[in-house]
Amino acid sequence: YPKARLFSFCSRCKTKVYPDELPNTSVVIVFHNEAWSTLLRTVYSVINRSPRYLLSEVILVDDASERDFLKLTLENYVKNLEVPVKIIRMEERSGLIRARLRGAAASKGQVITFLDAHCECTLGWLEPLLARIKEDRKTVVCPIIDVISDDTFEYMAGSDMTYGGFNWKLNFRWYPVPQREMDRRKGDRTLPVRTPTMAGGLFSIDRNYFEEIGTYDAGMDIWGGENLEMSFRIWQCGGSLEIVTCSHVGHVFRKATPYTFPGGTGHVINKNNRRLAEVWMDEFKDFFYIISPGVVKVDYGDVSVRKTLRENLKCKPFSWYLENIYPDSQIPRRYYSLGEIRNVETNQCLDNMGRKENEKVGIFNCHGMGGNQVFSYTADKEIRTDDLCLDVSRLSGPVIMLKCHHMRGNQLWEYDAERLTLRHVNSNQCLDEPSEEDKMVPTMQDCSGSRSQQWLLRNMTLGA
Ligand code: LR7
Ligand code: MN
Repeated sequence: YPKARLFSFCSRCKTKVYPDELPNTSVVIVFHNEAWSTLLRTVYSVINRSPRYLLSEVILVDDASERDFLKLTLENYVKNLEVPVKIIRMEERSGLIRARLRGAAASKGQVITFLDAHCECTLGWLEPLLARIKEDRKTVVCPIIDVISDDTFEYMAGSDMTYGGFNWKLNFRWYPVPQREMDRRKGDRTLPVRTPTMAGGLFSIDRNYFEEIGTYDAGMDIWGGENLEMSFRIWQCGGSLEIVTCSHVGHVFRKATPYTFPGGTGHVINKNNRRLAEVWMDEFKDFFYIISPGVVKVDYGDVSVRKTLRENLKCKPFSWYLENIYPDSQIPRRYYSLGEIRNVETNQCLDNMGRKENEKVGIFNCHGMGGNQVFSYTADKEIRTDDLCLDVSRLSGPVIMLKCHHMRGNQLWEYDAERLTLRHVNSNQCLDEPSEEDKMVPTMQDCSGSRSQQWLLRNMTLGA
């Protein structure tokens, strides 16, 4: 491997010293129809880049792959490797969550490290992870995830300036590490970043803690949701989740999956996300349900076992998580309204028409179905839908949907509950009905008290 690939990340990390006595780890890799080269690259990089005494074993869990070379050929191949590689076969396609549970149950190491089946560990990836767990066994740790191109296999260092979050649809997203977290680390970028969520595929956890905290929700199928489920659970139930910035592992980000989702992609992901929302998010699950119309109809099975777990572990409410762990979340901890914003004069509703950034907010007949007509007027006095806020930067408009910046400025609105006006504070103008020229977008006008400047902010419930 080219040297640059191994040592280019962070010069201050190179001089860090880790204890000799560290817990050892099993590495669990689950796969379904993975390519030979990427799977073997993952295994080789684990073996070649980990101190032998820290590596208990590698466990490959085959989630009922159909490709021939993943059967006997693979079995014979791994026999010759210098670290024990165990292959476990799922009897039927089970999804990555239940496959990981099987791998974890069969493992012996003091720590369990999970990796996707298309990764490349870099030199020195393991020691920083294990050292952090040795310091605090209730810390679950992720490396920085470097990007391997699925076209060229070029390797690009990931950023230590982003951490994990999620949006109203419960999609995992990377966001900039906020100032408060930079301050807490006093500018030392070699210290771990406390992250609200993890991407899900690459992390290490103390074996006993994995069991204490409730492993995974075995009712989740195929793919999706388990990463936020584990993130919320760790934080709400007294653990912590960190990105250890001195550990780097590459991951092939692929544009298409080599597998199917039995029952349909949407159905599987919605089911998993409902299990996540129902068990961990309390009343804040409304944000997910309102922005994703139809999701409330998806059957999510029985979650009573997971709710009992939450009670037994005496976990904190989701509001605590939003306040203490993720105050910069897209879901506001305090808000005045969540639902449609209806004009009194025209009886039409604000509509973000497909939620594109940098476009004018629209206005349309109210459909009462949530989705594009859902806005929240928050305690910070922003009008937001997911991560986009109503923003006005010029006198008399237009009103644009821009990424919420939490800096007040052009995104600060005053709702007068008696006059029903929405006054944009910076311009001191009021949100008004459309003009004759463009019937599809609201305007900004001097506040006049006319009916066209009156808006009803609704708290909508979608039968959840
Ligand atoms: O049915 C399946 N059975 C499996 O064994 C489906 C998948 N898998 C295996 C698959 O072969 C792979 O090894 O599970 C692993 C993860 O599947 P991917 O690589 O298709 O998932 P991903 O990388 O697109 O998705 C991310 O989110 C998932 C949510 O369920 C998992 O948590 C993945 O582990 C996770 N990957 C990462 O975190 C890598 C960094 C991505 C980012 C950001
Ligand atoms: Mn992956």
